[in-house]
This record gives sequence, C-alpha cells and structure tokens, in this order.
Amino acid sequence: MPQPMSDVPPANKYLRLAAEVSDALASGRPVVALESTLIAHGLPRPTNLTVAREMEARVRAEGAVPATIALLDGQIVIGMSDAELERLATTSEPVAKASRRGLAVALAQRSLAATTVSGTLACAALASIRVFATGGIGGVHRGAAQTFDISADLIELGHAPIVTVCAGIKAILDLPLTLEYLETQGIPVIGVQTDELPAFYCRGSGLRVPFRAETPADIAAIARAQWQSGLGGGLLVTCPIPAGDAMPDSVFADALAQAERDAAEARLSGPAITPYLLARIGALTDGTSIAANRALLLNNATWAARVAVALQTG
Ligand code: PSU
Ligand code: MN
Repeated sequence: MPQPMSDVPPANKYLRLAAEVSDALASGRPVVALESTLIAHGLPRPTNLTVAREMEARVRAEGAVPATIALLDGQIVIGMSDAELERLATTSEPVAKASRRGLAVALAQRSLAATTVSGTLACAALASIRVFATGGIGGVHRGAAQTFDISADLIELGHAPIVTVCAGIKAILDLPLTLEYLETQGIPVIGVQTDELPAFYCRGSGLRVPFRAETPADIAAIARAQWQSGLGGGLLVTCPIPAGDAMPDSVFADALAQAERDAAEARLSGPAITPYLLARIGALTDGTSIAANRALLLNNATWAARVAVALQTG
C-alpha cells in the first residue's frame, strides 16, 4: 500500500485550517490548495468570486476537498469559508499581494493578503497539502536582464513538496527563459497529454515541454518517486487550456503588444505588472481573455483534484 501523502500539520497559532481540511488531511483524503491572488488581483469583479466558487466545486466534483488560502486577521487561513471568499472578492479594504516575502508582514500586521503561487505554496506546505491548482505561474519577465523581475513562484516551486497544476507559464512572460530557470531550480515540468509547453490563454507555445504524462496516475507516480526517494521539492504539471476556450494566437499577441506599451507608459514595475497586463488584455479583447482564464482555471482545478485522488489511491 502506498503511504498517504498528507499528514496533519503541527499546531501553530498562525495557521487556521478549516475543519473539513484538517479532517481530510488526518484521514489521508485528497486535498487541493487553491490560491487567492487570482481572486483579489487576477480577475475582474464579479467574475472573481464566481470563479473562486466554481474552482472549489470542480475540486469537490472529483472527490477532493478544496482549501483556498489567504491571510486574514493575523492568520494563514487554509480552507476559506464561503463568507471569507466573498469578503476577499468584494472588499473595499486594500488587499496585499503576498508572495513568500509578504507573509510574515501580513501576519504581524493582521492585514488582508491574497497569496500568489509562491505564497500559497509556502502556506500549503506548512499544512502538508500535496497538490495545488492555479492558472498560469509567474516566471521570468520579458526584459528581466534589465529589471531582474523573476517571479518568486519559481523559487518556491523548487522547494515546496507540492504538485502545482497550471496551464503553463503566463504568456505575458519570457517563456524560454522561464523554462531555463525551472530547470535551474530542479523542477520537472510535465505536459499533460502534450509535448508542447502550454501558453496559458493559448494551447501551445512552440516550445517543447521536457516531460509528458497521460493520466493523473502517471503524474502521481512521478510525484511519489520524487518524494518517496527522498529527492523532495516540487513538480509542475502543465495542462493546455481546453481547445474550445483557447484564444487565437494572433488576438493574444496583438493585445499583449498593446498592453506592454501601455504598461511601459504607465511606468509600472514589480508586483503591479502582472495584474495590470491581465486586466489590460481583458479590456483590449472585450473579455475574451477573461473567459479563457476562467476556463483554464476550472480545467486545472479538475486535473489537480484527479492528481490528489490518484496520490491517495495509488
Ligand atoms: N494565474 C492566473 N491569474 C493570476 C495568477 C495566476 O490565472 O492572477 C497570479 C498568481 O498568484 C501568480 C501571480 O503567482 O499571478 C504572479 O505574479 P508575479 O508575476 O508578480 O510574480
Ligand atoms: Mn515580479
């Protein structure tokens, strides 16, 4: 029998697990972590709240327990209630965008913070959650040779013993450089039923994905090999957006070019860049990119839940 992949985390006054999540972890049932930056900063209102709820429903439909993570009132909440999701999605308070570096500050100051991929991975690891679903990971920004803007996501993906399920690297980034960086960090990047690296809103990037898997069981077997061998660290699973929901490459490329010009004019830098580009592309494409973002998020939630189930049933 395979060992259960999850465990109950040690008690800690900064961690608050929903009862459903801690029960599932204690009895070795599948749990999927979900991030909150896409709710607070990645999607427009009211789609943000709808999608947050839909992602949880997708996870449940596959027989796993969702654990959406954010920082509220001085605690890391692992498994937000529906009222908490609604608060984060609709609040008029400022919401911090917490990568790993922002977590302790938000805890100490008891501020409301949404967690990025890196922030969510760090928190999910504290709770011994093994699978996480997001949209597109952060990566090496275009022009990073000058700006040094390389997402903290890439570092955390290498450390946290978690399978991250995404639709590839956000296509606003430098994809070849991000792939290089993922190799540097020792992160296996696995294409789901594809040899081509998915590109977020679009199915393909023209780049080869280093590894390929066909089924949730195949992915679970790779994760088990990495962890039970003692190698540790994270894995990145990339699912192409469903064909009917993908944006035509040229529509995306035109919108991105315009959004980049606008971002340069607005002199944005750091954490503000990604939310700005996503919102600008949404406006420039009349919401087509938002619909694509929703579709890929739901697909990733489904796949993540299947992987979580496969990890437990082996
Ligand atoms: N996926 C989405 N929408 C998002 C994000 C991912 O579909 O908004 C968020 C994630 O939280 C990711 C962040 O960590 O964008 C990347 O931000 P940055 O480039 O500043 O590291
Ligand atoms: Mn950045």
